Amino acid sequence: MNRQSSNNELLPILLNGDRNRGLEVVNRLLEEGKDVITIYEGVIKPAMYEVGELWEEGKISVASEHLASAIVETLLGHLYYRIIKNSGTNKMVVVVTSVEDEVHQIGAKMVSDMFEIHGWTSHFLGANTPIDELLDFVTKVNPTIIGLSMSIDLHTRNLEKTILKIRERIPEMPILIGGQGLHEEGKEIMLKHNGVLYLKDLQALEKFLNQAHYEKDRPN
Ligand code: B12
Repeated sequence: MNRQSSNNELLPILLNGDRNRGLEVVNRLLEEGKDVITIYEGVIKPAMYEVGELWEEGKISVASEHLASAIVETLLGHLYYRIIKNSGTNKMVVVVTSVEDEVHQIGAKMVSDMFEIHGWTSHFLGANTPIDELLDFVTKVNPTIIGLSMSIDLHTRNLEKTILKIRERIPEMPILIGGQGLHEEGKEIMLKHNGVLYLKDLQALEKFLNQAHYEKDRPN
């Protein structure tokens, strides 16, 4: 990709490490009335995908990739306070995490935010949650649904192991899976396991959240 032609205004800001300008951009987008999906899917995600391509092409260092990630995490933290007003207004609960060994967590955080925007309580566990720790946590909070994120295809075994262990412990638990490590085989994994749904992006997730009907009268 020719970076000169990139029209993503966030990309140079991330590469220059200019956190305050990043905050100005997301504040302005909100003031212009842009919705969360537009900001996440249309601005932040493409900027990070371009960061990945630049790293892969050897044009930026690992340090720059870390800097860009750290700034994006600040932006998501900042946006959280501005956009999430009705978290916990229904009785539904989700646990969102990246699978064991998976260090990428930005996509999973966006997924967690989408649930909260739709009134759910979300427990976002971040990156690399050990499978047994996840199982213990899930047993404790008894969520309505679990969301698993996987960015690197080498982690497919961990993902499937997690699905099977959840099934053993809570046979009826619905599981959402997503992340770019599943772009090739997400559907295949979904068809292999009962009660597993692969969703590609936030638009698909929003559609799911608008259609999903779970028991709202769960005990507290
Ligand atoms: C930032 C980053 C990192 C950061 C992560 C920091 C963090 N806090 O998350 C750091 C520096 C730690 C990192 C490390 C590595 N990374 Co990296 N990283 C990236 C980068 C640039 C951006 C990731 C990102 O945030 N994307 C933006 C988010 C929003 O997109 P997303 O994750 O796809 O999520 C969306 C959907 O997939 C979906 N989704 C995601 N999860 C879920 C879950 C559910 C339930 C649902 C419904 C949907 C869903 O919703 C999101 C919104 O649409 C990507 C490039 C890229 N293409 O993304 C490379 C990339 C993912 N990394 C890559 C690699 C190779 C690595 C390393 C192995 C080497 C390296 N770069 O140093 C290590 C991993 C080491 C390890 N121990 O595993 C490769 C993976 C290639 C592959 N085929 O597997 C990529 C693609 C870069 C590249 N072009 O080669 N990385």
